[in-house]
Amino acid sequence: LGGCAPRQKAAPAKSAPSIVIGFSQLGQESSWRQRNTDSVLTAAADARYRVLYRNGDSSQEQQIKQIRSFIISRVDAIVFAPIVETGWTAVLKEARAAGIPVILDDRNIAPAERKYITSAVFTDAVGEGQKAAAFVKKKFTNHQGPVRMVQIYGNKDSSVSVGRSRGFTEGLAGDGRFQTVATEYGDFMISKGEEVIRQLAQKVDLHTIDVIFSHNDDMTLGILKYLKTTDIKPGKDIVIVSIDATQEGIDALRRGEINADIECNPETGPKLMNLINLVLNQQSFASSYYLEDQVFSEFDTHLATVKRRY
Ligand code: GZL
Repeated sequence: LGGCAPRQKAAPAKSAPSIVIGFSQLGQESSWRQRNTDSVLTAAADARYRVLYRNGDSSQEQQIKQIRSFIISRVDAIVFAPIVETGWTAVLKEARAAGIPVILDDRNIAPAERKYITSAVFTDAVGEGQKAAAFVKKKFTNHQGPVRMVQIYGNKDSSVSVGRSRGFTEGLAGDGRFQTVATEYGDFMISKGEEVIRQLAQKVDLHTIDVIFSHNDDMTLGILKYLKTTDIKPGKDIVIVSIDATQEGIDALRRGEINADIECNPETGPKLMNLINLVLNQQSFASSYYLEDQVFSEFDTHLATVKRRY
């Protein structure tokens, strides 16, 4: 691989069916991820692009193999959602040598490796963490004394786990009351969320915990499942802040089992396809595009009417 002759293809028509996109999705770990996959595939179909969809099964090794197969297939563009932030340089250099633009979906990679990336469409993970912190500060405005917190991250070394925890820490900086007493990794999955909180409860008395910040709704559902086997009332004895704002997350918020749900918008498909159109037609484009996120919390009065698409 590598050293492929630079592509001499003429500039393709805007959205001719001849355009082929290689799409390496990081996995199928959560309902959010499924919605993101559907958003990309639906938008590609609307743009009349053909997509080679591959499920990375939460494995960087699989994703790298998939990207290499796209290069061999000489696709017109590659889209991938990187499971972790680093370790992509070699395969990205091969795509660059083959003259194939590579666009990030949903997640970022380390700054040192971004130079091989054409552009990206994602949400602001740091901002999501800051929004979670803003809710916690508001919730504990009149609280005297320490606020003991547990954080349940998603995929270790992923840009969203790094970003969300950074934003949460930044948002609470300067207020010595807030202390994170334990952090665990639940890989954004329901089953792992339940497993890690059950294991943590063997080490930490959860009756002494004031806040659980869970980095996605699927892990939160697993946490709720475990807490319901204890005498702890989620949303009352422990404040629970979650991210994604899936329908099931909003339903738990309505039931008072969680206290806030920060949206992470999965609908990257339309912006991705518009970006690919710009890239393939040699038009100007930005280095990154961000989707907006809103906050849902117990302080909202309109929760009863909130309908989510995933
Ligand atoms: C966030 C995305 C995360 C979601 C999880 O941008 O990468 O991965 O928050 C998903 O639900 O598994």
